[in-house]
Formats: sequence, C-alpha cells, structure tokens
Amino acid sequence: MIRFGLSALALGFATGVASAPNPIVSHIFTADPAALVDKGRVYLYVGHDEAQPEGKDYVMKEWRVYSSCDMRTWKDHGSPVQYSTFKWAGRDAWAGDVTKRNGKYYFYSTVDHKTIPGKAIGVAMSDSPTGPFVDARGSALVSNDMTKQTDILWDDIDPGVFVDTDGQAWLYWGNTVLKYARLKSNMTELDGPIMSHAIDSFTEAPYVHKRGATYYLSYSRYFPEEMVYATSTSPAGPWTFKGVIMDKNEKVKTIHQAIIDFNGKSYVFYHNATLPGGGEFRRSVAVEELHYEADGSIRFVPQTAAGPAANPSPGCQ
Ligand code: FUB
Repeated sequence: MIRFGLSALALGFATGVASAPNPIVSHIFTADPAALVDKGRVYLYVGHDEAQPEGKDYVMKEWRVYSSCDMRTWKDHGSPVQYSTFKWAGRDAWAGDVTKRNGKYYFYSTVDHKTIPGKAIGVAMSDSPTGPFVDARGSALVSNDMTKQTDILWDDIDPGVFVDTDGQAWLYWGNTVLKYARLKSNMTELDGPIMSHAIDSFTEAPYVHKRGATYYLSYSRYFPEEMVYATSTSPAGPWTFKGVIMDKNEKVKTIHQAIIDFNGKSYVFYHNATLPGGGEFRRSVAVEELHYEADGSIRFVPQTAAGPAANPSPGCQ
C-alpha cells in the first residue's frame, strides 16, 4: 500500500491538505463515508474511529468533513457535527448521509438515544457543506420505539437520503431489515408511514442513487459484509438483486459504501482496515472509480492502494 512519507505527512498536518491515495485519511481512523457534490467540489463526511488498539467496541464521537476538487487532494474541514449536536443523544456518531435542498445542507445521522433505548436517527442542518451543523428538530427523526420489524436495539441505523428528480425525498435505513419512508420537503419530518422491504441477507448501509430511469439500491449483505446492489424502476422498490460491487474486507467485517458522480466520472467510497494498527473498530475510508456497463450494470470494483486517477473539476478551487 502506498502511504504518506514523513514530509508529506508533516505538510498535510501543517496545511490541512492531504494528497492521498487510499486510504484518504492516514493520520486518524475514519469510517462510514457519505459524500456530496456541490459547486464542482466533492465533500466527504466520515465517522471518526477513536477506539484504542485493544478496543472491543466502537468509540465514535464526531463526524469529520474533507473536500476535494480532483478526488486525490483532500482538504480537512475538521468536525462540524458530533453526537453531542443532538442534545437527546448520549453517544455513538455512527453512519450518516448528507444532501442539499433549497440552499441548506442536511446531515442524517445515527446516534444512541438517551431516553428511548436503542439507536436513533437525527437530522442536522447547516448553511454550508462544512458546517457548523445544528440539530434541525431537537428530537429524533426516527427512534427505536417507532419501528417494530425486529427486536434488536440497533435496527434504526445507517440513514441514506435520496432526493428524486421529481423533488420527493426518501430516507432509507436499517439493520437486518431495510426500512424507508418519504420525507416532507422541509427534510426534517417523515411524510407518511415507515415501510420495509424483505431483502435477502440484507445487513445494513442502504444507499439509493438514480442513473437515467433506474434506481440503484446498494447495501451491505452477510457479515462479514460484501457490497452488493439491486435495481428498481421506483424508489419504493421492489428491488431486483443484481450483483456484488466489492468483496468483503479482510481485517474488518463492515464496508459501508457511498456512490457519487463527480466531474463526468462515478466513484464509490467505502472503508477497510488497511492502515497500520487498523481493525474492526479502527477503519479507514478509501475511494475507487466505479464503472457502469452498457446495460447499466455496475462493474465489480477491486480495492486498490492507488485510488482513482486525478480528475480536476474545472473552476473548483
Ligand atoms: O460505524 C458503526 C457502524 O458500523 C455503521 O453504522 C455500520 O454501517 C457499520 O459500518
């Protein structure tokens, strides 16, 4: 694997800019990528894995933001949102997702609820993709008492937000069971019932994007997880399984993807544990170019140390 030399590391620390292959960030552990393209720049949101080497569980207190004009040089924007942004949350800045609507940026996040046992989904809002973000509701958007499909306490995790071309916004989430609901145009309230789909071997990390008239649902299946996808002609499914995008990781059971188009190419972000000292609770976010075949299917993506070629976005500074 290619890594920073000492001088590059020193430069990165001094300037807040990293010119990285994979993993994108090499001085801390990062996980659960979410991404947004805005005004020709790609913004990457990651959870911060802070577990000690011998740690037996996640230690995640904050999300961090990085941005790039070319998919190789990343600027560090610090941490504009933490679990403590949500006063009703007690811990666990787990996976989130982000979107822009009417000039505002919405960050949907997994946290642990202080008073309703189990994981919950919050939504934070900002005027800028780099924050600061504030709690948009003052309460959970989804809490464990609102969903009855399984008895586990961690089934309301991993929100994926998708705004369709007709303006309807959708939220997908879940562990074991895929759940989804419409969002009101204010992006801070559910619009109608929470629905679910039976997806064979679904684990977590649902993520919906659209290409042409086809809706793609990517997600993690099995455990250890592999990254797979299904397609539909509707954001509400039903979903037809299509194939594997990326094989499971060697040193960590999770993989958590985000898929974007940026400057004429497509990319998939994911995490692995390839940094020295990495492991189950010390992960690292990486990115690869993603290719569609002529029939719309997604070509299998091998993980690489080299990452994607530079793709400078015109006018991005
Ligand atoms: O980072 C904590 C959890 O691990 C996420 O919510 C899942 O997607 C998995 O990556």
